[in-house]
Amino acid sequence: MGKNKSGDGLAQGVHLNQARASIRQALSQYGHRHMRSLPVQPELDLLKSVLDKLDNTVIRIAVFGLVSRGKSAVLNALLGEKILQTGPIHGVTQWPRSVRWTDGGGGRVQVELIDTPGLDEIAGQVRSDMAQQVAQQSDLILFVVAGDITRTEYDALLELQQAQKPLILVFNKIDLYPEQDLEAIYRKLQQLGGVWSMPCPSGQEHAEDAGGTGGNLLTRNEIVRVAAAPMSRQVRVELPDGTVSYEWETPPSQVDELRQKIIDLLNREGRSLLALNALVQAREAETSIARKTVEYRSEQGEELIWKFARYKAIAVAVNPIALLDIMGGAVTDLALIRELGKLYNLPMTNYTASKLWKTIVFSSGGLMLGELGSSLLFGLGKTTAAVTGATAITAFGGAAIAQACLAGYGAYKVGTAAQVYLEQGCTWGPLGANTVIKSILDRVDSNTILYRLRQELFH
Ligand SMILES: Nc1nc2c(ncn2[C@@H]2O[C@H](COP(=O)(O)OP(=O)(O)OP(=O)(O)O)[C@@H](O)[C@H]2O)c(=O)[nH]1
Ligand SMILES: [Mg+2]
Repeated sequence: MGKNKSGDGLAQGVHLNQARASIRQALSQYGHRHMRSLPVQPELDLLKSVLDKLDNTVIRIAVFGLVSRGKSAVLNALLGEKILQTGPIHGVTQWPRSVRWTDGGGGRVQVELIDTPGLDEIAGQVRSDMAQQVAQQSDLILFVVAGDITRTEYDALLELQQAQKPLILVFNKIDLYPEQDLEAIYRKLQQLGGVWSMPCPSGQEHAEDAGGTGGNLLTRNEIVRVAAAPMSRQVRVELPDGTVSYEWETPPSQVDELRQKIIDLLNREGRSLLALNALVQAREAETSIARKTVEYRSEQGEELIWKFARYKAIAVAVNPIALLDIMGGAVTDLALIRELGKLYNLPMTNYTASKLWKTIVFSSGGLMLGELGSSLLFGLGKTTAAVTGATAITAFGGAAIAQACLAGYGAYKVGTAAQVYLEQGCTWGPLGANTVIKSILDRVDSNTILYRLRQELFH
């Protein structure tokens, strides 16, 4: 493969630094004091661990495959030591386990090898979750087969491909096949090449590659033949005195080509891959934080709006003077808008709050103005009832409660519209204020809100 951009050590360093800077920024933004109340600790922890991984330049290589294909044996052969347990019984490895590979990264990066249980060992969803989780954390995947690929292996490959990690197909146990069969199987595996693809650290490089090979992703896929733990065989030993004996001999493992491929890959684009994968993980964490933030704020916003709706209703109910209702109402609405602004951590001066309030009230057209009108009407009725004395107490009660609930309902509507505006980052969107506010108000069911206010406050 010719010289490529990401192979340039300088470019790799730049990728790493960019990823670091971007994750640090995300951490300082979300780790900020006002965000602490949010339930996003797992995402922050993930960001921190991604950053740690970048700082220590640890590359994770995970091995996958069905039971007994020799996954653990392949890792042992790479390690040069029998650290991981292997055996002829299916399901020797039960849990993912990681081992440091001291001379794997050619000294420039640290490498962790992750052994996993056979993909057909654990049941359906658990298996697929485990595989996805491990694959997501790794920077390179080794998929071990030991001959013709089965349907299950094919499906597993497709599933792993979703993690978008570079993948090397390891054809193990080649010592078990005569040369001819070996070639035939190898060719079949090569035809599979189109199934998976190797993502590139930079889109540009991908474009160059695709151009150079007519868009065929095969050139970036790797199939390597190995014999991680060749079977012992009986050899005929002829001694100088002419006697012949048979001895068992265990041939050495053959994984040199695989080791070299991995080291080349890590040297060429290890740090860029690391940066790329870190950014992918960071992006997932950030998306999750953003989603939770809106969800959580919405809940709190709803509570706040409801609190103000009740305040306003009570204030109106106990206040016998009509004109004060209207003024007091506006003041409550403004306070509500400012509180919501604080909740969403958006700047909200008196001026912007009252501008927003006016937009909402006027864009709502008949609905809100109707409330103002009825406020005046009920208010007058209430004032009259209050001054005509105790005989009119029922009339006072009815009018006051109706008006109070209506006022609360008004606050609820203003609050809901303001909340939507703030949630969308202080914009009404391309449809403009009128359309958006009307559709929000249509969704706020007056009967439900009025009923709830009446039940909660005046029952
Ligand atoms: N002939 C031959 N046998 C091998 C080779 N590699 C591994 N084996 C044997 O295959 C069996 C399974 O090897 P493991 O490494 O335990 O396989 P695994 O994929 O980790 O299996 P599980 O952990 O059970 O999923 C063992 O008996 C190994 O000795 C090889 O290259 N050639
Ligand atoms: Mg194993």
